[in-house]
Amino acid sequence: MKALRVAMIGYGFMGAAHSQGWRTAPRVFDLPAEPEMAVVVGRNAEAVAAAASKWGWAESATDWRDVIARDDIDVVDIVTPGDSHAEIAIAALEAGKHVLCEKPLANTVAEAEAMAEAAERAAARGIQAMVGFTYRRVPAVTFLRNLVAEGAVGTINQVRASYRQDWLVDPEMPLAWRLQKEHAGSGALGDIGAHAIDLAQFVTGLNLEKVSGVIDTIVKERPLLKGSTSGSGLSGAAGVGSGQVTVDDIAIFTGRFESGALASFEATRFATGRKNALQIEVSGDKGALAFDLEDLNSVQFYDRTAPADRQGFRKVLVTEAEHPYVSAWWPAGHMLGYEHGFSHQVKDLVEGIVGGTVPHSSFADGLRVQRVLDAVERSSENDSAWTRVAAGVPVPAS
Ligand code: SOE
Repeated sequence: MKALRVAMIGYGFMGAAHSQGWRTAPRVFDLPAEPEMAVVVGRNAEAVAAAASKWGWAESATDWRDVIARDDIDVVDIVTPGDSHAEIAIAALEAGKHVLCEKPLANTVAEAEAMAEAAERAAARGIQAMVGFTYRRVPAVTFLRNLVAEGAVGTINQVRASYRQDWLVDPEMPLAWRLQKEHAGSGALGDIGAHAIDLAQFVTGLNLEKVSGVIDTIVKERPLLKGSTSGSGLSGAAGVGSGQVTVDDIAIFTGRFESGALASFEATRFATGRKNALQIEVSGDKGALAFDLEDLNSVQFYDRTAPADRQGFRKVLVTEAEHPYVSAWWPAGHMLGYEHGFSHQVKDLVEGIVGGTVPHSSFADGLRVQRVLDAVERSSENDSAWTRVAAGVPVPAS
């Protein structure tokens, strides 16, 4: 069995989740190649060595450039903040490594375009690249896409997609990297709004043509993490000073798909009580379908073609062997969780690498999302004017 030796760059929350996927996928799916967890890379030698030992990586290192230059590395998995995605991904692709890169693809459209171009060049050499929109690979989400594609809701008139969390409601939550534009690119909009946008486009098979939106920052200054730099300005909070929040906390926008269908989106870290509520509802002339990540083993289906006296949203448990990915796991009704999508992601990437096919969600998919993010920011700067998700340059719609 061919080995695929993997190097993971970064070791935060996504490092833990991706490690679970690399560890588990080969033990659940019959993969055409054997991923080997070769090395995890991070700047702090002691901390990344501890992560390697805890998560099952054979080695740890502190210089990603040295690692992607190694002949014994086949795949580079990027789980760093967005400000390093482009540099690492392009270097890895040009070094002939397959790449899995966390979402959003980049912090700017220009970076995302360069990454998508590098991925296209690499694909011509049989090198694959995937962006980690992992929720596509929750069985219920893939099932939702399949149902829509089969016409279960008929012609789509309207989509609602939102991703609501509440981890920033406490003003004492410190100034993490996700709250600093130079590291994260944007706030709720790019971090979780990207998931909602990708979900809407993946499930419907439609692309957004223009958007109108507003983004806002609720808490503009937060205590610094101990040992972190001050950013701009110091004050007395928490004894280590505070810094400016330079990204959005909330993004609310509407969109129009190329088909003419309308969509409403919400991405917020201030939805008190909502912990990880990624939701979508697709409304058509024959019915409607809905999904909620906080109830991720099911979809809600409304069938307007049923007899009038028995129409209603019904819960379909997506745990049958016939459902996407499920047959590799447990019998009907034995639920899957958040982490299983990362194993499905590894499965599809390894199959794409061995089969020589570009696995979804491609860098081109990631660039499409990046252009929507950029158009929402441009719209919010232009008094929420309709803004085209144009190829690179969003302008107010005529
Ligand atoms: C924080 O909002 C976060 O960890 C996101 O960065 C992830 O993409 C999302 O899946 C869960 O929430």
